[in-house]
Amino acid sequence: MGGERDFNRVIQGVEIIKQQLVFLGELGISFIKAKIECMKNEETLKYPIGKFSEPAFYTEDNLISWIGELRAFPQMLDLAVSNLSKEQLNQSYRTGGWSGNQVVHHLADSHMVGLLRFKWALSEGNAIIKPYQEDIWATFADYTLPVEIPLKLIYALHAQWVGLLDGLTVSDWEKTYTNPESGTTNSLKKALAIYVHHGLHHLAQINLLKM
Ligand code: NI
Repeated sequence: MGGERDFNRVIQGVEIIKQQLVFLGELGISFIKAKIECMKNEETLKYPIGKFSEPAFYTEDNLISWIGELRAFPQMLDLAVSNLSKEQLNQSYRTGGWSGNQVVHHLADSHMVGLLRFKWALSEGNAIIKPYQEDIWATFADYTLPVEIPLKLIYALHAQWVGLLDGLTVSDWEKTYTNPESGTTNSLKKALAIYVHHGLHHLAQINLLKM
């Protein structure tokens, strides 16, 4: 009898281990699934409007509409920022990302560089541009200045930029610049699409701070 009881215990023990293994397996799968979901969310947070994809064609209407977006951008950004508290602006829209303040400072820096790239392309023809380390720039002391300062800069900068673009001829839009690091050559019409997307990309990140 004792032998039979021991045998039943062993069988029960094996059953328990089997159940535990099944449970751990499911747990493992759900953990991996959760991790994938988390990564997908990270990607969504990092690129809330998606990565830039080049337009299939560039019509005059496209260019006019993109210039309009560049013109309207400072007000759109100002409105988004004015809806946030100082605490919200000090927060990041994702773990390890820049704060709202840093994003606004980055927009001023990036678009200042953008305007200069346009001027180099227009004056030199396939100009070799100067890449910069945006993550290092984001640690500089000027990035701690109140957000109103880069906002004012962006208002003036975009007005200047639009003033330049309004005067471009058809052949000017074909002029290019090359990034020596990536080896990419962009025409000014493509560069405009990239900078419009860039502004909206960061604006969407700032809007995420409200949520
Ligand atoms: Ni950027």
